[in-house]
Parts: sequence; structure tokens; C-alpha cells
Amino acid sequence: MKILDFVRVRKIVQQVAAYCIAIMVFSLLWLPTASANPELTAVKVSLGNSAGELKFFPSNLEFETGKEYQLLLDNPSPTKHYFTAKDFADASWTKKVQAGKVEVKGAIHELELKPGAVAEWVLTPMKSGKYELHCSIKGHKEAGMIGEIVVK
Ligand SMILES: [Cu+2]
Repeated sequence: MKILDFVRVRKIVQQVAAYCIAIMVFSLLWLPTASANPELTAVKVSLGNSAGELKFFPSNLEFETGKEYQLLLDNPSPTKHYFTAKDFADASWTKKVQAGKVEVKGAIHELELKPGAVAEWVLTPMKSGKYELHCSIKGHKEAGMIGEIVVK
């Protein structure tokens, strides 16, 4: 009888442990998106890369009108870059741009990101079309720091 109890208790302990591990793994998987608003669609764009390539990663972005996006920009490169998409910005409604502890409200046309910087641009594209994206630093656009934003 006692041995049976012991076996039962051990089974329960094992089950609880398995649940705990499952919950831990689950929460770890969710951690990167836990702070993000679930209503927003996150789109990540890197301005250059650590190798110093003059490109956007990715360089082709797709959006849908009327949908709210969280455009997550980062600059992993050793030089500063711009995310310039004036026509796209004009065709969108910007809720905010957040960088560090500063939140900027209102119309935004381009963002400058220094090396290692990250910024969040929350916007809703309002007009479909094809828009140009480029970096405004002299010579970067010509070197390939250009992209296309398609709004459907
Ligand atoms: Cu650049």
C-alpha cells in the first residue's frame, strides 16, 4: 500500500514537473512578443548589417491598407543610416514613433538611426501603391540602400 502511494506521488510529481517545464518553454517562446501589442503586425527591418553592407534587410516590404503595423527598425551596422520613405509616410497614418523612452507623436517622414539604435514606428497605411524606400546618407542609395514598399 505504501509503495503504491509512493509510486502515485512520484507520478504526480513527475507530471507537475513536466507541466512546469512546458510552461517555462512556452513563456520563453512568447517572451520576445510579450511586450508587443497583439493587435499590431510586427515588421522588422534592419538598416545595413554588421558587415557594413549598404542594404535594407529586407528591402521589399508589404503592407495592407487599414491594418496597424509596428515597424521595428534597427541599425546593426557601424554607420548611421536613414529610413526614408516620404510618400509611404504621407500615405500612412502615424500613431507614434518610439525610440528609447521618447515617444514622438504626429507625422514622420524619415528616421535616422545611429549604429546600434532601435526604433519602433507604429503606423497604418491608408493608400495602396508602390513607394520608394531609401537611405538619405550621401552615396548610400546609389550603393544599393534602396527598397520598395508595396501597400495593397
Ligand atoms: Cu545608409
